[in-house]
Amino acid sequence: MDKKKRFDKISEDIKSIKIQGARTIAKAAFYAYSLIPTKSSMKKLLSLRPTEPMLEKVLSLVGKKSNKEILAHFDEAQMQINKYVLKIIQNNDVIFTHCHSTNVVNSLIFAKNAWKKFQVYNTETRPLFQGRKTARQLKNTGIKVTMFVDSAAAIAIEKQNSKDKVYANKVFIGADALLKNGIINKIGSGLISELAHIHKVPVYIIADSWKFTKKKVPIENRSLNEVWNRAPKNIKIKNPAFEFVPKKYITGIVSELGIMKYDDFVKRMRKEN
Ligand code: RUB
Repeated sequence: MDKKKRFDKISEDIKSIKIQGARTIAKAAFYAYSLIPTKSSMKKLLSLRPTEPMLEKVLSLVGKKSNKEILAHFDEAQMQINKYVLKIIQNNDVIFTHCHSTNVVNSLIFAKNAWKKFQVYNTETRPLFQGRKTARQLKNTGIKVTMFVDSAAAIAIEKQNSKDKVYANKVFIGADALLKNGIINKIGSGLISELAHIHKVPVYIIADSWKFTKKKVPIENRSLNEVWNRAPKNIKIKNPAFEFVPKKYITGIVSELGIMKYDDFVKRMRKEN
């Protein structure tokens, strides 16, 4: 395949969510840009997933850092995140997660390999079912996974009176954007975090600090066919792909910089950026 065809294929896969998740998107876009490093390819890549500041950050570093350094960051940051997440997970935890985040999944697999005993509750994540990818990857490494439909999140998180009902005691979610007053992640993340907050279940954001931005981040609205293909005419459908989670619902953020209170993380990022 020539460079142009490879570039177009990667772009198409990012747009259609075959390539998904902030970290994987940023890596793929970085590779695509290295194939055709022009202004117009940069513009095209930036337009594919508007809610992805990590993609913008990585492309903005081209020429300022070596390609090797940029690529190394992804795995180095993940390794640090894994070590910090390991400190948070206790034996017998039930960890609730949503959608598919490599920062979350990789750190759970690391904890499993470090002999932590825990199980995961996850959501299917309508409309595109990224939760199935999460469940498959976790199951393949021997982590016990229980999947819930999105609207059963309360059943999974709320403390039940009966002592044999097991409920999630921690929520781990990834992030697409880290903002000064909260984060943006897959639609449903706000609802789940609010629910967890009400039930005093800690919510941890597991995310690479390169997702931080001072800019305003638009919420991507995706095709209505994802929700209901060939829906009857005159039914209005909305399909926002992401949702804001205010910092008041966030117990802590785990990035390669450590486990921090959200405000402390923002202070540090503002100094550095
Ligand atoms: C994926 C999603 C993920 C974040 C973080 O949404 O919301 O939680 O992108 O992922 P989509 P990662 O499937 O629409 O891309 O930890 O892999 O960067």
